[in-house]
Amino acid sequence: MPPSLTSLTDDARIALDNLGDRASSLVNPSIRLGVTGLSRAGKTVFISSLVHNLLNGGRLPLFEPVRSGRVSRVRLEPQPDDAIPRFQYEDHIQALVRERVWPDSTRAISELRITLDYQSASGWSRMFSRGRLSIDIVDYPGEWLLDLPLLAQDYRTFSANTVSLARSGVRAELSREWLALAESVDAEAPGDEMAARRLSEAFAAYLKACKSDERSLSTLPPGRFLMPGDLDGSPALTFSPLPYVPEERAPKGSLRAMMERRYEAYKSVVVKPFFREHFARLDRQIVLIDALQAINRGEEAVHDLERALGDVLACFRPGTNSLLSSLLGRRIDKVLVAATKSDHLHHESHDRLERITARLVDRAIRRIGMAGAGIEVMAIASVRATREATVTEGGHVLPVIVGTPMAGETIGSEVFDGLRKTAVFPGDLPASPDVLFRGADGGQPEFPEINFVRFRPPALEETSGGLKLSVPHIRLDRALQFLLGDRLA
Ligand SMILES: Nc1nc2c(ncn2[C@@H]2O[C@H](COP(=O)(O)OP(=O)(O)OP(=O)(O)O)[C@@H](O)[C@H]2O)c(=O)[nH]1
Ligand SMILES: [Mg+2]
Repeated sequence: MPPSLTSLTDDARIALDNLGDRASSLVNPSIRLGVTGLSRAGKTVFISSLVHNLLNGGRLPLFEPVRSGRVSRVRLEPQPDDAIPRFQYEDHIQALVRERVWPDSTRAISELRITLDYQSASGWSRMFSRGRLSIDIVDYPGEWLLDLPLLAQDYRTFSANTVSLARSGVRAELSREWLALAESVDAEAPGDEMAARRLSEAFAAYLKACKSDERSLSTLPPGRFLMPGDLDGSPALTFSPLPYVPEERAPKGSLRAMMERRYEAYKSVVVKPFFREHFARLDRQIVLIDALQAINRGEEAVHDLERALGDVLACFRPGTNSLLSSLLGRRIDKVLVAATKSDHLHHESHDRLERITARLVDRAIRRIGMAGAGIEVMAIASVRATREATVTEGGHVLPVIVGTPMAGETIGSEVFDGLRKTAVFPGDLPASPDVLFRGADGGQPEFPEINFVRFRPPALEETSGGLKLSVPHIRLDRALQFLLGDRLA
């Protein structure tokens, strides 16, 4: 994104917003942690488990402030922003812990403030700091991030990018109807509402088909086409890219002029406010990805996840919005990319998942020409729905995972009722991530067979006194240490 990203008035407003944040941060030190990922990546579950573990003294041996006993009190507090919906922590935990069902999908932004009292590790800062940190956790859809590059694209560029991607790989088949329609209209002729609507609906249907379960391709902008919310049916969401956009100005009143204006409206009513009010105020960021699902679907899905990840990481690239950075005086300085749901694998494969994720990020970073500074990669499970065991079969010891499959899940001809536990041999990820990627020599990538069963959230262990323990997880403490450890030093 070039410096012309937003107009100067926007920059001034961001700077002012930030001054407000900073002033209140002097009285009560705070940090804004963004949690994002494409839909179903595991954002809600991650935040719920993180907060539950902090509030309930969870097992967090790798989170130093907690391990060393320096955190004395943890509580939820009213969030600072009155206009952002609160993250409904209690409802989500009720579902996860009491009902043992996964929380509902959440389709917009939400926020939660958790405040920690702590003893500083060094005597010097103990004299000066109040030892209190408020963490404002902001959950927002990754699809919104993918919209940010649009700020630097005019309608012509946006059309060219979108159409060329739509013509490649499996997308070609999914976009056929929309492209046929788009090619059949005369965009230079006077435009009318019905033509705009038909095109925009065909375009949205294509975007939706890419996201379907069988395909699992990562989303393409504009993000709100798949999650319109209260903008549904508005002109800002009733447009479509066009296959041929000439360089000359669109004739007045033409369909192209109409599309172009609406595209610009989308940027100013959807993308800019998100950038200004939310994105520009974040200090730290975690990006959750469902790498396992992509690996399960095969080459095209992995390739596509890599592309989306590149687009997401480009938003955090230091220096690209240099005009902004100088006005802001701060920017996101740590980004964690975490592959979630690693409880679907035996622990021997956790490091392998981490290596595959690192490889995905690495290639993405190289593609956007960004050094890896401030970026870390992990494989985690926010909630561990399985435990590990071994079974002996025909003299071989096989590592398995044990959990309660959700009602309706099947393995072979067996249909589960949501009550019975079972052991699953999950399969192994490859020791070297290279085999998943087409080499320079053009060799065929190989994909492992992963047995992917959806499990119910676990029943929580209880102490002898009947006290429920916190939500089990995998490496959540490592993620916390990277994201927050230095702020609680
Ligand atoms: N086993 C396991 N499943 C998980 C974990 N995290 C998420 N899931 C599964 O992934 C689904 C989506 O998780 P959410 O946290 O709702 O994902 P989200 O990113 O908030 O999704 P949207 O709100 O729809 O964007 C859940 O319903 C679970 O089935 C995990 O740590 N372990
Ligand atoms: Mg959610």
